[in-house]
Amino acid sequence: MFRIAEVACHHLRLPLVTPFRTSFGRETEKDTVIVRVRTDAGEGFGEAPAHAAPGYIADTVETVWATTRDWLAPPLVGATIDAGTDLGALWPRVRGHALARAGLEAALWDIRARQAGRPLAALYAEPHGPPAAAIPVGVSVGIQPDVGRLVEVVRGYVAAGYRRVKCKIEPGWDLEPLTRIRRECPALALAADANGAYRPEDLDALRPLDDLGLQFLEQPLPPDHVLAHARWQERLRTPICLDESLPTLQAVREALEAGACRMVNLKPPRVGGMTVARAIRDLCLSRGVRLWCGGMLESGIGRWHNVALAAGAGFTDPGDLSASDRYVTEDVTDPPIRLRPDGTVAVPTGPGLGAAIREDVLARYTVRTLRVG
Ligand code: OSB
Ligand code: MG
Repeated sequence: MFRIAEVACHHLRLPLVTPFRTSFGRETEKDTVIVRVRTDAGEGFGEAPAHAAPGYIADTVETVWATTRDWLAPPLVGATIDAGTDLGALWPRVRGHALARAGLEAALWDIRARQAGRPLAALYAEPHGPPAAAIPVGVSVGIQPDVGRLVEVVRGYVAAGYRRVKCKIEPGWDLEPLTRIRRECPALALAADANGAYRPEDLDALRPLDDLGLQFLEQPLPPDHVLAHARWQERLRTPICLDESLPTLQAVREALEAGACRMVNLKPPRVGGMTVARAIRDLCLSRGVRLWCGGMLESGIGRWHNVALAAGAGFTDPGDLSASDRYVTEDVTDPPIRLRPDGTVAVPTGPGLGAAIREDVLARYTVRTLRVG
């Protein structure tokens, strides 16, 4: 049990070690919002990994800021959270705003875990067995200036140990780069992510991709094209994995029912937090659906939460849970996320997040701070 004294948000702007280009844009810096909740039992941290622009999801740093300030934080200040509080039902009258909810909910999970003296991974794994000690991870590779550069970048990640490489694609950057990578790395677990850049009529042009033995083709069509994804899945051997099309538990149910995908990319922020994420995990587990944990270029805070979730039952494939040094030169947690040579990340065993917050790094990249309480 704890009582909330203050909700603070830190808007961070983290320089990326290498620009990240997708079909929805190019980023050289990652904006994000770190949520800090202060209570009479200590503080906890979560992250709303919004981008500056609404290219991937409608939420932005600005909408997270305003929603947290005006709607999410005020009712929590002074509130008491106990073991029976459903952290997924704190704002029954707020629709949408998944990232803002997720950031605040994650901070409350962190406090709950710290107070219980248990790692987040143990809480998130319930009601299934204990979490794994380490998880296999992959890496998501942005669109490169040319195929030669892509080969170099992919080889570097393979040498580092990453268990799966997902290449961003878009019309004009698809068959040629993927075919080349397949030729250079025949045994590599390879995948592609289009972030909704194709149209239903593009299927025939993309069909040769079906001979590359990809782990999955992620979100080829725009988010609302559930039935067109089902038609593509009927005609492709490559499993379709959905991302943007799955903002809620119900959306996952309906996509599976429609046959729109054979795999699920689960991002806790995209679905509004860990409570919904765990329900989606349970659904995939009960249906035997391949599941993995995606990312949104989070800082160490958001990614340690994701690592904790992915350590539980149900996660069948490597996540987009790459090492901190793949994104930034210094991360906001100590330790940062480190890739072991076998392509795994060790799951923290300390209470809560299991990593300390680097207040110096946090302060260095903070653009502005919001306090409610
Ligand atoms: O589509 O999975 C995506 C990053 C930001 C927004 C959307 C996506 C991504 C990635 C990188 O692919 C995932 C990561 O390394 O965090
Ligand atoms: Mg994606």
